[in-house]
Parts: sequence; C-alpha cells; structure tokens
Amino acid sequence: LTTKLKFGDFPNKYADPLTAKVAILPVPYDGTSTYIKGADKGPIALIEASPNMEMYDIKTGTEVYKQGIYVEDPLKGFNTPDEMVNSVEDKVSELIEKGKFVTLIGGEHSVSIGSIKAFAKKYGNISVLQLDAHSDLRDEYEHSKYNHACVMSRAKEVANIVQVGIRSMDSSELKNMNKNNVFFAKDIYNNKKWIKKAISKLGKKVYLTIDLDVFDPSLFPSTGTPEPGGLFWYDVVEFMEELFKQREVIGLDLVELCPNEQNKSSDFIASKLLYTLLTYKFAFLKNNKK
Ligand SMILES: [Mn+2]
Repeated sequence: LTTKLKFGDFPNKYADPLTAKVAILPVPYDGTSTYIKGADKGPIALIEASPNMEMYDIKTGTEVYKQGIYVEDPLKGFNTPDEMVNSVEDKVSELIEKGKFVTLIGGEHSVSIGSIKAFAKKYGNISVLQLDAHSDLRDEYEHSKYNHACVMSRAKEVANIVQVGIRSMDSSELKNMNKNNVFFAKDIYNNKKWIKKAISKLGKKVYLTIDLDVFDPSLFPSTGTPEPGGLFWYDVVEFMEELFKQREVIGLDLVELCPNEQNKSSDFIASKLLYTLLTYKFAFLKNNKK
C-alpha cells in the first residue's frame, strides 16, 4: 500500500478525491532537460514543502482548501517523450471529464504538452498563457518535437499563445514568434501597463503554464536553466489576480522546479504560488464566469 500524497495541511475530509474540486497531478518527468538535471524531483519537493504553508489567504480572506484539494498518484514510467505526452493527455482528459480543476506539477516543461492538447480537445478555442524566461519555440530539439524547448511550438498548433517574461531565445525561433503576443522581461521591468495589454491578447478560456524560471533567480534559484532579469513575486501575483478576475482559467501547470537540498526556499515559493493560484481561481470565480 502506498502512502497518498497531500498538498497543504488541513483536515483530511477536504482531500477526498471523490468530492474535491481540485486535482493535483504530479508528473515527475525529466527526460529532455539540457542543463541542470533534477526536475523529476520537483513535484515531491513542492508537496513536501506544502504543509508548512498557512492555509488562510490574507488578500481574499478565504481558505481555498475547503473546495477540496487532492493529489493524484504521480504519472511516471515512460520510455519515450511521445509516451509521456500521450499518457498526460489521457489522464488530464479523464480528470476534466470528472469535473476537476486540473493542476499539473512538473517535471520539465514538456509535461505541459499533453495537458494543453487535452484542454484544446475539450474546449476548442483556448488561449495558452505562458510565463517563462524562455520562448520555447523551436520546431524540434535534439531530434524530438516533444523536447522542453519546443513546448510553445506544440501549443501554437492547437491554441492562441501569449508569452510573458521572456528573456532568452535562439534566433531560429524568431520565425515562429508573434511579437505582438510577447511581453519580454526587458519591457515588463518597472512598468505596470503590460498587465492590461497582456490580458487583452487572451481569449475567454485560458490555460496557464508557468515555467518557474520566469522568476528572477535571486528569488527562485532552483530551476534547470536560471536566467537573470526575471520577475518578482508581486509582478507575477498582481498579474495573476487580474488574469483570474478577467478570464476563465480552465487549467494550469507549474513546471521546472529543480530542487536544491541546500536551499529549500524555492520549493516553498512554488507551493505557495500554486496555493495562491487556486485561491484566486475560486475567490474570483463569480467575476470570471461573466
Ligand atoms: Mn524556461
């Protein structure tokens, strides 16, 4: 018998898979990362940090765990990137049909591909909002179209995409980039007007994919490819507040937590970010149903 994972510290009756509104799906996959390895340890590190959070949200005055939050068994054991993508797509589709609000935790960024495909299949016309240091717009990388460096090329095949926080890319990606829908980190720095403009690029239904390397490495060092010049906590959280108020976020993922035994603060920040996003999803639900 395996011990069930639990996200956060609250009474077990709120972690019942039958009644919980939120399903957390860990995908500890690190098959294609190219620099610092270890994103496969991300989901467990995030979940292990989570009981240390306090469960009351000051801004909204809510305790979102009361909506019910449970953790699925981690998806693993894939032999190829294709197998991983298909397996994630099937599992996410199953959870959507059960009426769960699906949140994936990675793993490296390629775990998002199957999830985006599942939501695009279910809802048709969706936008994918990516927060990331990297544009991830290569056609293929290291002989795979399911490499983490190609995630947004795959997303672009099934959705409108908007990219935020970008500060690193290859010239080969320029031909795949729609600069009207890109909010580079250099233009976000010290400027609040970008939030309104970024939201205006999004359709009604939004899938949110957050590569945690969008954060500045001084705040969040534990990622596979840290890049200077990133966003800080309130840049991201204020953007998320507007997003959840103005659009219907249908699903989300947090990827690329690459834990470091010597510094666990990133694990906690990732956990707190996930809880904050869930808080906003339910606190601002009335608004985003319009
Ligand atoms: Mn990235």
